[in-house]
Amino acid sequence: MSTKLTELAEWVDSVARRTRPAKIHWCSGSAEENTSLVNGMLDTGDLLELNRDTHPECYLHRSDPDDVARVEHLTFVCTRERDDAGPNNNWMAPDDAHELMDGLFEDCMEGRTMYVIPYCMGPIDSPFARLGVEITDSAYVVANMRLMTRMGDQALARIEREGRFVRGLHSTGELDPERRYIMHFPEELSIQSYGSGYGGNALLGKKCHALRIASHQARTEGWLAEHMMIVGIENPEGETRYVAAAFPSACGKTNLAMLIPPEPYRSAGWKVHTVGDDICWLQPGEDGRLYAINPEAGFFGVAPGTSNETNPNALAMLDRKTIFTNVAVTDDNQPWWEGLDDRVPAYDWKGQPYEPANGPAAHPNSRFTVSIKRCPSYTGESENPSGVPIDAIIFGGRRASLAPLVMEAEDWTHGTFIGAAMASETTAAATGKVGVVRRDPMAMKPFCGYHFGDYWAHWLDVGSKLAHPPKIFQVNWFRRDADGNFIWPGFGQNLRVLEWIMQRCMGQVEARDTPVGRLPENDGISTRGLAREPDLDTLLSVDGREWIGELDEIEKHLENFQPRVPDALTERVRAIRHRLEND
Ligand code: GTP
Ligand code: SPV
Ligand code: MN
Repeated sequence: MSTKLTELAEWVDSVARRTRPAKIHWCSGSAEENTSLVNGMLDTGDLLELNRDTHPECYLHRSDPDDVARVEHLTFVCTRERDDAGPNNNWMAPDDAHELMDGLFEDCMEGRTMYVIPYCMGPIDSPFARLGVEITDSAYVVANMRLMTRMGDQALARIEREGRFVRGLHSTGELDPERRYIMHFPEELSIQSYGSGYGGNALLGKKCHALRIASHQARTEGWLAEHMMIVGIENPEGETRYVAAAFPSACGKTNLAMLIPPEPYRSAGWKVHTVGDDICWLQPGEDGRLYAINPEAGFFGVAPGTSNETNPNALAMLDRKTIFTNVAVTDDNQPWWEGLDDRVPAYDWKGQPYEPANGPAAHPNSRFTVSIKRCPSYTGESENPSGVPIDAIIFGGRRASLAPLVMEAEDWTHGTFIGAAMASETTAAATGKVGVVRRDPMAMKPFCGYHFGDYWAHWLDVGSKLAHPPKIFQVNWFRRDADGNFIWPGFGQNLRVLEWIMQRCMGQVEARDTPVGRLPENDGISTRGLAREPDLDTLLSVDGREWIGELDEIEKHLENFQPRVPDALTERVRAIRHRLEND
């Protein structure tokens, strides 16, 4: 027995009896353990070593071509009452789900090693951190969990002290999409995932625990578990304000979290401090402010589009100690993806000689896994057990039209409404059609572990108890012109929008009231130093007729979650409609 916690030992035993592994390995998280796992994967071909000179300790993993993204249609929330999972989730009765999963897990680890991964989500000494144990038969999962979480001995020690942990059971199974399920049992604090080895389906600390299970726990405990990045923006006066931003998958969180101030901001002294890039746990503090921790310890970031122009900080951290998944390689075995540079790759993500007719060389959802500490803009505040105080919450998405570059909510309720009404074009982060506008409230459509109506009520409740709630904003970097080009330069230039947001938080600038929210005057967004003047008239316009159409859509969307939608939200729709019609 490798733990003194009986509950944990018994659970591991019972899983072993069902799955019948040849060996059980308790993960310590040590460097030696990692080396031996990596060597094993190099032998089996699960990992390929990349160019040692340019990318030391970097590896490529090619996943099964049918296993390259989250599978939302196979992801379930299994609450006792169907209504508690809400229309936003697939639901299965817990007993039925257990029967199904027990069958799949039967003998599935025969001849393989079963790894037991104790992990901590959040700084190891933080009262806001939460513990989990993932059992998996994938060494790739272990290597990724080591970068993404605080994994190993220290986590186990805390689990043994506290006795409470989320139980995650994972097997890659046959990688058959027909035998693939990601099941959540929030009332049992457990997760079972079978048939996928990919990212959010398999690294159970991430979306399954830190969002679906945690959001459920957060509701009962009075906090928020959100799909948000966290960043500190320091102005030339040396004042740092932290913002948290929720954008749907592949809509810009990682990029915003590590942006490099463009000129002339950089020389003026603006700095960016990266706390987190994907998940944020928000806790009300005794001083009436909201405090954020990043439960993760690494990035599982989108590779395509990452370049020295768009995200130099990312490139600087990706040349060592990084696991790449489903990228292409050059003839000298360097990782490559669309948008990186103009070299032509030698092999595509499937390992076939690159042939443009076969589609992109790197999978559009190809990713890198790397420790957050490798990020040049990483801040030690990421380890602060109390979290960082949040001044602004930002919601955003990909909208080719309608949504302005930036808009401020009138108050917390309006901000909650903006979050609840969010829509965005779908991306390659999940299987299914790309580029379709869908409602993605708070960027949590795939991740909220309970009924959206209850979730919005919880947002209102948390806000109402804060003496100093953050201001809430909406942004859209993805507005397009008639030719389909992005109007806003984006990436590092997004600091220009953050500057306005910061100034609003510090009460330094005026805003223009519109029926849908508060917008900057055109000269509120600085364009100094930009090569081309962006069309701010379009970016900051509010088209009343178009917005009335949007409100029709929002009303239909909210209707899906009745009778649990808080009245305060439906009243806001009515108030905004009234203002638009009388504008
Ligand atoms: P997940 O990890 O899936 O949650 O995604 P994310 O929200 O962290 O998105 P990420 O920052 O990885 O960006 C996804 C894609 O959008 C990449 O291809 C980026 O290059 C692109 N992108 C990010 N920010 C901007 C921007 O400001 N403008 C434009 N045009 N593209 C952007
Ligand atoms: C996302 O899809 O939002 C991700 C990647 O961050 S995954 O870990 O697969 O969820
Ligand atoms: Mn994400």
